[in-house]
Amino acid sequence: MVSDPASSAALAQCPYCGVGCGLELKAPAEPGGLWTARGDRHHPSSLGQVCIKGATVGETLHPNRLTTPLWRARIDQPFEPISWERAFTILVERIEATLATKGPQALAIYGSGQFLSEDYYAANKLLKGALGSNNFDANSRLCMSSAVAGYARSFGSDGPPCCYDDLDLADLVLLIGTNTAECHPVLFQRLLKRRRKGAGPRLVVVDPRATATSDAADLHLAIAPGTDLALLCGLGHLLLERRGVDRAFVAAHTEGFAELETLWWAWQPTRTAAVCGIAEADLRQLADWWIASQAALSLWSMGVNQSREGTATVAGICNLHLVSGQIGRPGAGPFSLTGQPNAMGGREVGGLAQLLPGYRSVDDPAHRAEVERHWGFAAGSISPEPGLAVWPQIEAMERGELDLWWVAATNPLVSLPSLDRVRAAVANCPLVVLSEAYAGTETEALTHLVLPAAQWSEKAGVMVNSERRVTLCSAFRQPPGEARADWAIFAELGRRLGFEAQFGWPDAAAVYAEFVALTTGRLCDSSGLSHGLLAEHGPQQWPFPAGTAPGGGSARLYVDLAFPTPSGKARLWADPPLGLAEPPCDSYPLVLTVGRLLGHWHTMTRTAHVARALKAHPEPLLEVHPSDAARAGLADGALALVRSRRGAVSVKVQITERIRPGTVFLPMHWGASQGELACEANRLMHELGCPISKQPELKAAAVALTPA
Ligand SMILES: Nc1nc2c(c(=O)[nH]1)N[C@H]1C(S)=C(S)[C@@H](COP(=O)(O)OP(=O)(O)OC[C@H]3O[C@@H](n4cnc5c(=O)[nH]c(N)nc54)[C@H](O)[C@@H]3O)O[C@H]1N2
Ligand SMILES: Nc1nc2c(c(=O)[nH]1)N[C@H]1C(S)=C(S)[C@@H](COP(=O)(O)OP(=O)(O)OC[C@H]3O[C@@H](n4cnc5c(=O)[nH]c(N)nc54)[C@H](O)[C@@H]3O)O[C@H]1N2
Ligand code: SF4
Ligand SMILES: [Mo]
Repeated sequence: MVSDPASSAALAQCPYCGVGCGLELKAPAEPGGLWTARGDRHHPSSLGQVCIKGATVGETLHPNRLTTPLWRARIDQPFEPISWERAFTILVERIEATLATKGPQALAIYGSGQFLSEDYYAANKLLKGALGSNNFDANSRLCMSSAVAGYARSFGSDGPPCCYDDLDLADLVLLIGTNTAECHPVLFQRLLKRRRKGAGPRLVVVDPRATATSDAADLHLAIAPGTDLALLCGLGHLLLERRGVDRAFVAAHTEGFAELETLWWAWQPTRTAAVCGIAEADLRQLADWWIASQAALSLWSMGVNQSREGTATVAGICNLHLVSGQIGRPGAGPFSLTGQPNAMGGREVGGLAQLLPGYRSVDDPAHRAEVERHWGFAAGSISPEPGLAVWPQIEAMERGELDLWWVAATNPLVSLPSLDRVRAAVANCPLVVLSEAYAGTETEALTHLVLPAAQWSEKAGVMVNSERRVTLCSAFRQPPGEARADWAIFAELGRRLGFEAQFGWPDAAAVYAEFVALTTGRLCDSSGLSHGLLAEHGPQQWPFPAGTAPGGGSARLYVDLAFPTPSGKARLWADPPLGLAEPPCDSYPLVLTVGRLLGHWHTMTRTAHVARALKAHPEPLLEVHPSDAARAGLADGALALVRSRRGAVSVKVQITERIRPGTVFLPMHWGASQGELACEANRLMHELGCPISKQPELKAAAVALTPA
């Protein structure tokens, strides 16, 4: 069903997490009332299920919206509302001046997995194609980039091989570095439903904290933060020892086993248990279950990706599946859970500094030529240099090398690490532009030009969920005031910069059509999809080459065990475990980890308007083990001062046995805009990250604790 702003019902993918549930939206009974949401029973990924966030999304769409462009020449001045005409004039003048003086490398855009694919595509075409700078990065750098790099390293391409039906088919599910119960609730409920029927699967959770996820597990390995790769090596050791390696599979479909075997032999169970801080019997139990499993599925998210060895750990998970032949068949495989609603789509359209659309790379001359031709730019328009990832963008601002930093659909003044340093760097950039839906965000405080964005529900476009399923999100409400779709803003700027032909799309469907044509023959081939087909036949999984019948996309990748590497074999990697980038020490004896709560979404621009979410989580709390609290002289409910090498925050303490001694936990949600409740966890965190994926270690920093 296609819906337009005048219709009374609509279908869309939920705009929160990467589960990507289908929502059915119903218009308010009275003018000015709220749209209501419930699960779309016909959506194949979620079959009518939703969680609190999807169910309450209607409450978030009206309040506190930006309705007109705002401008100030200096950030110590108040904003004045301006016209779009004036906003575009400012952008064109400043971009042309930069191109004439410093060149395109002084321009950067920082986008988001909350873009629709069309938004992403238009922004990339503008910066990488028209302007010749690859400095387009996205908050997926903080989120999925280790999964992207890990898949590419192991299999030759990004792209999760599994699908949600595998949750119903696995007999063992390893949940590593994921609090699925709070962050991907509908998938978690799907696992629990099977267990309630007595139909398995076994659940093993690897997390330094006890969570709602581990509460339901058969085995909880509360490892020390940053020891996941060591755990995987120790598991590998037991596979070698206990004939858990499928030698025929390894010989036929992989390369690099000899090096991996050498590494794994060095991780004896005693050593592994000591490094991870777990009981050796628990490690052995997991190995027994893995070896006995007919179909083992690994699910992971930020506890794995946000690590200085994130890519190696993702490869470590892939190693385990490859060596035991647990891939390419129902119920088995390494399945990365995407965080944001369109993190997957962003990867497909090339939404990171090293990527081009269709899982292509900027460093591949053939890829650049294909994209230049398709985009209609002269040969050589796309720079061969990988662009600046987000942290290097911050460093470039520190050095005064960026003239324009354009932030869109993300709130980095909450979500980036080392926030004090970020604040100073951004204040050093002469033109900060923010495309945002809501007024008063932390990032707005450092912005010169604010562009009001139409958000989900007010613009049409596609999102792609964790199982590669593409859903058309319809436009069913009018944008407030003069807010415009992000893709349309980038397109108009492109035309005004002189690229009329390249940015002449009449609507989002035309943007999507141009994108899918660029995926022909690639792993993420979506060339058979269109807004029309998705509207008529509902959500579809890719690969979906031209000519595919509706419903005919592939549920799984690599079922033929042919991998897109030069040899056609998957690669095993023998990366030695390194542990944390900033381990605890005498001065900072605890490890702070930072994550999420069920009811809140990131920087709370939406969920601060949802009564149920505020009631469930009224304030930020620091989870502390009783032994650490006693040592610091802190009682339950007391105010603690948490210090790291970069700064300090004060926050109320919650004493709990559920966290590992030596580790403390803060939620990420309460940024500086939350007034008295503000608790800027990321002032404490550092930016050191994985050298391959460039993803910062947002899960761990060394801190000290004292009464405030
Ligand atoms: N309710 C809610 N749901 C969300 C979001 C939200 O904001 N709110 N955001 C979405 C997004 S963008 C994302 S990326 C996902 C994130 O989803 P998750 O990754 O599941 O969520 P987090 O709370 O960030 O981290 C998960 C767990 O990692 C654990 N952890 C910390 N350090 C380590 C470690 O060294 N090893 C291991 N194994 N575990 C560790 C933490 O204790 C935490 O329980 O959630 C998505 N869903
Ligand atoms: N320490 C620590 N830090 C973390 C994490 C962690 O686990 N620990 N997690 C990281 C991860 S995985 C993520 S994904 C990030 C998330 O961090 P952010 O991306 O900063 O968080 P959001 O609040 O989702 O920001 C999205 C912004 O886009 C706006 N918006 C919504 N829709 C639209 C739209 O259609 N157009 C435009 N232009 N704007 C829109 C919203 O109002 C909001 O301000 O945080 C990262 N930071
Ligand atoms: S599980 Fe995720 S996608 Fe589904 S309703 Fe909840 S937040 Fe939305
Ligand atoms: Mo994320």
